[in-house]
Amino acid sequence: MHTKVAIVGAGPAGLLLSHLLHLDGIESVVLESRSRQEIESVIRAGVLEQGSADLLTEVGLGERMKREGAVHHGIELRFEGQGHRINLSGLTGGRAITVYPQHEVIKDLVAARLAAGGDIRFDVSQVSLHGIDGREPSVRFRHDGQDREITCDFIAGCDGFHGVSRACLPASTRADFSRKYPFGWFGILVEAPPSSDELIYAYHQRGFALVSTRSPTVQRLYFQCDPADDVANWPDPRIWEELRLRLATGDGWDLKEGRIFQKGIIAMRSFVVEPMRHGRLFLAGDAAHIVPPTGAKGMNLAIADVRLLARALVEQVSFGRDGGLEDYSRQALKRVWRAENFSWRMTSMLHAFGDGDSFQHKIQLAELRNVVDSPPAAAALAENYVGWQF
Ligand code: RFL
Ligand code: PHB
Repeated sequence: MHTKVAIVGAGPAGLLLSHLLHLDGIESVVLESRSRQEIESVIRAGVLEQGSADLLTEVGLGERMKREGAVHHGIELRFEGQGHRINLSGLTGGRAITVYPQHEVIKDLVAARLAAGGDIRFDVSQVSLHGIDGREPSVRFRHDGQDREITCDFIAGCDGFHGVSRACLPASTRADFSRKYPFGWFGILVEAPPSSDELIYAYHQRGFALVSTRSPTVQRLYFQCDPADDVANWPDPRIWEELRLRLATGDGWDLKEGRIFQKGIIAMRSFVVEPMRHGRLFLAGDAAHIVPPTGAKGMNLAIADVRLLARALVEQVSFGRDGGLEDYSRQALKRVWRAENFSWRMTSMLHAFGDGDSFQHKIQLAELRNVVDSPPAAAALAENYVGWQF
C-alpha cells in the first residue's frame, strides 16, 4: 500500500496534521500504538493558546470547544498569601486562553478524521521506519496479527517523547539539548465546583501549586512533589492539607474539596532535538521537544509545528516547491526555543528548589513581585502565556 504521508502517532500533532492535509486534498495514514479508547481518555493538557483555539475553529473543529470549553481572560499569581491577577486580555490587545482538555481535542479530531473516511490504524505494534534517506521511505508495523508495510513520499514522526521516530535521526547530524528538574507534579482530578474563576499559579516555600479546572463539576489540581515519590504515600487528607498550606491566603479564600478520582505523578524536563528533520522524515510535537507543564505550552507547540509542516507538505505535493520543507525545522525551532525559555522561566520562578536556600527564596519572591508590580513585566508574561501570533 502507498500513501503520500505516513504519520506515526495519533496525538494532537499526528491527528491534526492528518486533518490539515485532508483539507488540502492530501491523503495520509495514521499509525497509533494504543487503542482509540485509550487515546481518548488519557488526561493531559488543558490550556489552548488563542492561536491554537483560532486554528481549531478555522479548520472546523471548534464547535464543541466553543460550547464546552471555557475562555479565560486572566490568571492569578499567588505568593506570600496574596493573589495578583494578570489581566491576559487587557495586556495583549484582547487575546485569551481556552481551557479545553486535550483528550476532548483528540475526540474531536478522531471523529472528524473518521467522518471524512480518514485512515487511522489503532493498536499497531513493532513500528519501524525505513529508507528515510531515499525517494520512497516506508513504515513497517504489525496490525491485526499481520506484518504490514506502507510506502510513502514523506513520514511525519508525531509519536511523542517515547516514540521510535526521533531515534531515526542519525547521531552524526543531530544535537540533543535537555534539562531535568529536581521535582515533579502530583496531579489530581476532583469532583467539586471550581475554587476560582481563573487558573491560580502559587509559589510557596513548601513548593508550587496549581489550581486548574476541567468543567463546572470536575477540577484539576497539581502540587510540586518529589518525582520519585509514590502516590501511595499520599492519602486524600494529606493531599488536601498540603494544597491548603500552599494556597492559603489572608482573605478567607476557600479551596473547594471533593472526591479525588485520579492521582498521578509526572516528571518534569525540557528537551529539544535539532534539526527536526532528516531526509524524508519530519518530527513534530513531543517527538522533537518537551517542556515542563508550567507554561502550558506542550500541546500548543505540537499544534504550531503541524500547522507549519502541513503548509510545507502542501506546497511540495501540490506545487512541487521544496522551500517550506527545507525551512521547516529552522522555522519551527524559533517558536520551540521561545516556549522552552518561557516554560523554564515560569518553572524556575514558581518552584521551591528544596535546599532551604533562603537567598534563592528571596530572589524568586523579588521576581514575582516584579512581574505583578511592573506593567511591562506583566505584559511580557501575558504575551508569552496567551501565545505568539503565527
Ligand atoms: P502525544 O500526545 O504524546 O502523542 C503521541 C502519540 O504517539 C503514540 N505512539 C506511537 N504510535 C505508533 N508507534 C509508536 N512507536 C508510538 N509511540 C508512541 C502514542 O501512543 C501517542 O498517542 O504527542 P503530541 O501529539 O506531540 O502532543 C503533545 C502533547 O500531548 C503534550 O505536549 C501535552 O500534553 C503537554 N502538556 C500541556 N500542553 C499544553 O499545551 N497545555 C497544557 O496545559 C499542558 N498540560 C501537559 C500538561 C502534559 C502533561 N503530562 C501528562 C506530561 C499537563 C500534563 C500533566
Ligand atoms: C491543566 O489544566 O492540566 C494545566 C493547566 C495549566 C498548566 C498545566 C496544566 O500550566
